[in-house]
Amino acid sequence: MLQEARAQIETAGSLEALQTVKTHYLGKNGEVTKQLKSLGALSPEERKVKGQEINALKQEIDGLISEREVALKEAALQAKLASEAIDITLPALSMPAGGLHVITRILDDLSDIFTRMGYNVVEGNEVEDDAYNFQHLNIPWYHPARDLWDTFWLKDGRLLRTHTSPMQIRYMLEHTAPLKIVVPGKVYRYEATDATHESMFHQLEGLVVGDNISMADLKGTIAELARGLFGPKAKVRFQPSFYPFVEPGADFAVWWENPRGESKWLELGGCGMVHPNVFKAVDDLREQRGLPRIYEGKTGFAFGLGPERIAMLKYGMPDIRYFYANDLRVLAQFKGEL
Ligand code: FA5
Repeated sequence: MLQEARAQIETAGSLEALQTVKTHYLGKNGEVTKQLKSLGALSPEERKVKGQEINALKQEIDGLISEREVALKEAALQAKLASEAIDITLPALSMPAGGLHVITRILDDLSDIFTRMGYNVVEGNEVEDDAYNFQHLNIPWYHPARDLWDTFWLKDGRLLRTHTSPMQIRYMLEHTAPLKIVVPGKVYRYEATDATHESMFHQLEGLVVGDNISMADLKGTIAELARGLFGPKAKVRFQPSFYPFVEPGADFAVWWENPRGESKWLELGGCGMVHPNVFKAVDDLREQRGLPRIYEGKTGFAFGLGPERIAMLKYGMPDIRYFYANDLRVLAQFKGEL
């Protein structure tokens, strides 16, 4: 019986099969148990001899079963570990990640270019007073140039700034010359939108004030900006223009060839030499605050440009409204390296 039992135990392929074998031999009605029960019919001498034999058999079978059980459990554990193993060479599931908006990146690039030229980057408020957005910039309430900037008015009489130029005044009020700043930020205009005009867009304002600052400095700075943005071959063009807070004033455009081989003049912004009335307005304000008049007699230049225009040319964006329509199909294209 032992050999038969040993064979069955060794071939039991699972813990369940092993249990069946165990019941068959050692269970209540198992083969070994039956033999033990039959001992009662034997004479005392025979019972002693036979009893020892059967108990030895029982222990032998029991031991074999325990050994097999340990082996089967170990095999089951190994199988489980193998099936649950993590394949670290599998590509990870991609998690949707956000990215900086393309206009934010362009403003960052612009700030970098000017920081390298020694400028400070400062920001202003989007809600402004008429005085700072217009009057101190040499645009009195009756001036027809106000029509250039259709304005969103707030109920309390303040407004959403129509350009970043108010920061020229605010900065000079609190700082002394010489100074070099750029002001990136949002501006708002109450105008009909089209492919190149939005009612909310961005500007980067620049202001340099010191002694003997000339138009040549302004042109050199804009040329440096164009090269920083578009590479060494970029060219700039200036055309006379009018802004009440500069004299003379100009618009500037950049000639650049994009990777698709398209090239054209891109009207980027306005600029000019700071108007003496602006310096006077700042000194008047300083005087009201008990500060010395320090700007009359100074010279400086200022410029303001639109980063959306840069992005449109650089990336072939056909319509400015795509930037702020929050369509992920558009925005996701700008997540990688620009
Ligand atoms: C100004 O806003 C002046 N403050 C710029 C300036 C600063 C001149 C300092 C002189 C000295 P203008 O309205 O032209 O100027 O706007 C400047 C730039 O903003 C434009 O060249 C254009 O690139 C961008 N821009 C103007 N209106 C819009 C609009 N509706 N949508 C998108 N970009 C616009």
